[in-house]
Amino acid sequence: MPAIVLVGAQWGDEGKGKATDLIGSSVDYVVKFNGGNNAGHTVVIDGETYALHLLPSGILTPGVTPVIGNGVVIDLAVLFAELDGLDARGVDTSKLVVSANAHLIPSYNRTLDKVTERFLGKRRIGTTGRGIGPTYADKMARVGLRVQDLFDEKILRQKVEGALDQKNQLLVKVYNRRAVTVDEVVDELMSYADRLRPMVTDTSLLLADALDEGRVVIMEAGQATLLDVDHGTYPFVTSSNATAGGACTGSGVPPTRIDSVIAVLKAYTTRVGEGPFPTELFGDEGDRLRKAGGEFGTTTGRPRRCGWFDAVIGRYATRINGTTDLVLTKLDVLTGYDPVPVCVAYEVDGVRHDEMPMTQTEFHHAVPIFEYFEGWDDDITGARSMGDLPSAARRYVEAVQDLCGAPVSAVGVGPGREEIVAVR
Ligand code: 2SA
Ligand code: GDP
Ligand code: MG
Repeated sequence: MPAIVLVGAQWGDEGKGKATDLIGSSVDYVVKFNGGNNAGHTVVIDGETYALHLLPSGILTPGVTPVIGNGVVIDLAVLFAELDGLDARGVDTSKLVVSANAHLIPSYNRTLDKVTERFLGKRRIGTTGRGIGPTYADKMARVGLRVQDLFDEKILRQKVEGALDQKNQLLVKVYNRRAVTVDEVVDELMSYADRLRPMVTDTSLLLADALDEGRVVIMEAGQATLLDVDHGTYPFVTSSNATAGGACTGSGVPPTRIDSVIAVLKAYTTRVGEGPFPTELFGDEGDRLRKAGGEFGTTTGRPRRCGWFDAVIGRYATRINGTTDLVLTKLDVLTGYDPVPVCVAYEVDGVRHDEMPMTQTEFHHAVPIFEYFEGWDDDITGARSMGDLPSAARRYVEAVQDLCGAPVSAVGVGPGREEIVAVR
């Protein structure tokens, strides 16, 4: 039975949390397969706002088993703080399961993330400072620490010793910081071991069995297509695979079991951190969209950069993810704009590009070619079917669908769980 992948189509914060929550009542497992507490997913239920970072959005739906997959990097202090915060609000978190193969974010990687950014100065990435990049680098360099290492202290100690041989060189010699001791790292990590133990399991086996039994599994990406380390705007990306392919490697669910891929797309574009952004608006125009959309980072509070909808990116996301359905969010934010510009192609050094240019240099030089769509003034937050939308808003949805090459199955018209237009 179905395994569904849900990804972000742009640079993140498209409303993936809300989209997962919407589907939540009809799924059994929600799996986070990449990233860590760099993510910020906001879900609004009955006027109550929940901001999730490390935990899958499905944790808010009674009956759903939330899964932290092997592709995730875990900051244990954040994991337990987030669980305690939800417990205090009456959310049942007891079903959470965590992969034994997921990697841990040790404190020295948080330090390294922040000092590296400072050191890079103008060349910085604009990371969230949560230690994500250094932890994935350790994973690939095979000096990472995994959840299962907490259950063999001798092995954990050996691994920490090996990692610190390298890390302390960097911390002390390059960044002029103090050396970290093996004891402090091991003691901190081990302080969580007993509480974590009952949650840990072979999550790929759990999901295989669940799919065999006909259960519905949704795999929810953190970050988004253009932040993917392979398919995004490298080096201005996160350090994991946030596209649909990452759902397989990050969860152990094979490609042959995936039935559909939902890509969540905002009716305009935002980006946090550094890097190219062809349709970006500056000054008052950027401020107006930021204010209308409430575009501030869910994790760091940073103002998000804002710009018009970019259909070249939408088409690219459809292709890279094999999108079967689009969820278009925040259409309500465009109310009052007339006309509404949409980037349909780029001009790069005098040449038209309908697809993402091959090189980052070209993408940095891309100048949007806009088409202008008629706007609408009516409040659309109460719309629940396409027929409730003004004709201009309907045409905008249809244009997104045509330009991106995948059907739109739902349209967000407000942050609330119920503020959604079902298209089909
Ligand atoms: P990192 O920390 O190594 O993953 O940063 C690398 C780049 O990835 C971007 N990134 C994000 N972009 C949008 N939203 C994210 N989550 C939070 C949110 C962000 C926040 O939901 O608002 O609160 O600031 C997220 N996480 C990582 C990041 O900006 C870098 O460009
Ligand atoms: P995610 O990282 O993709 O889960 O998205 P975030 O939660 O970081 O950012 C999306 C923001 O938009 C959140 O504050 C949501 O509550 C809000 N949101 C989601 N869908 C809609 C919508 O259709 N309309 C409006 N106005 N807000 C929305
Ligand atoms: Mg977010």
